[in-house]
Order: sequence, then C-alpha cells, then structure tokens
Amino acid sequence: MLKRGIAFACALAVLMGTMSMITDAAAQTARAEFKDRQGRAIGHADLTQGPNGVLIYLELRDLPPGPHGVHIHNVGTCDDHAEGFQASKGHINPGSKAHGLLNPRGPDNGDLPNIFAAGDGTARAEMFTTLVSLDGNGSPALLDSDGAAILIHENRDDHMAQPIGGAGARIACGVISAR
Ligand SMILES: [Cu+2]
Repeated sequence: MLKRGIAFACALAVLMGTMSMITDAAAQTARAEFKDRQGRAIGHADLTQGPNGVLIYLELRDLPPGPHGVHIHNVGTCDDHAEGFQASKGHINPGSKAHGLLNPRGPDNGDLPNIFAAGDGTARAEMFTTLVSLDGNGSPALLDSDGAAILIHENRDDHMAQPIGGAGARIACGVISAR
C-alpha cells in the first residue's frame, strides 16, 4: 500500500510538473496601457499568446466616434505623445510586405482589423493575429529587445492603400509589456 502510495505521489508529481509546463506555455500574457496625444490614460489591451497566434482584447474610451485603424508598431515607446507617437516607428514588417489585410502583396506583420468607437467614445474589440508572437516562437516577437506598441489611428484603415491604408495620424499608443 505504501509502495503504491509513493508510486502514485511520483506519478502525481510528474503529472503536476507537466501541467505546470503546459500552463506556463499557455499563460503568456502582456498588456498595453493606452495614452492619447495629451498623455491621458484612455484604456488598455490584453494580449494572450495561444498555440497559433496572439489574441488581443481592446478596451478604450475618449476616442473620436467612428472607425480607427489599429496596428502593431516596431518600437515599444509611447513617450512622445505630444509629437504624435512617431518614436514607435513603422509597422513590424521584417519581410518588407505591403501594408493591408486585403492587399495581395501583404499583409505586414503589424496589420490588424479596425475598431469602431461608439458615440460616447468607447470601443471594445477582440482580434486575433497569426503574424506576430509574444516571444518570437515562429513569428516576430512583440517582447523583443526594443519592444512593440499598439497604435490607434485617426481614421479607418482601408487594408489596401500604402503605407497605412489611409488611417491618418496616430491618436493613441500603448507599449506592450509582459505581465
Ligand atoms: Cu499604424
């Protein structure tokens, strides 16, 4: 009985070890806290690494009502809000693809669907991308040495025109940070 108990405990330990490895792999999460061009906090995005891509949940407020392009930009900085978030650089695009989810020569790795702000300036959305990863396992890493940022643009992204689908100015920015 004691032997069986020990064997069971060992099996359980192995099982728990395996489970914690699975949990660690599945529990890669990151958050981006958005600020607008006045530097005010206006919401966040939660990013979760899945086996085949990254799920992004966005919750924003104080946006101009209507559609807004959303992209992942190359550098994880949003400090230059007064200058329009230019320091976040262009889209993540190591393969020099054309911009646009609907572009036959695209998309680049930073392309995402639009969000739509309601009349009260709030927007919630969930989107999924297979074009990036949090850790670089198979696709460009958001949490690399210079990080990455999610940018909200002034206008709708038409998912076709160069360089950013006519999305216009950058109106909000959130640095993607591991949680
Ligand atoms: Cu952009």
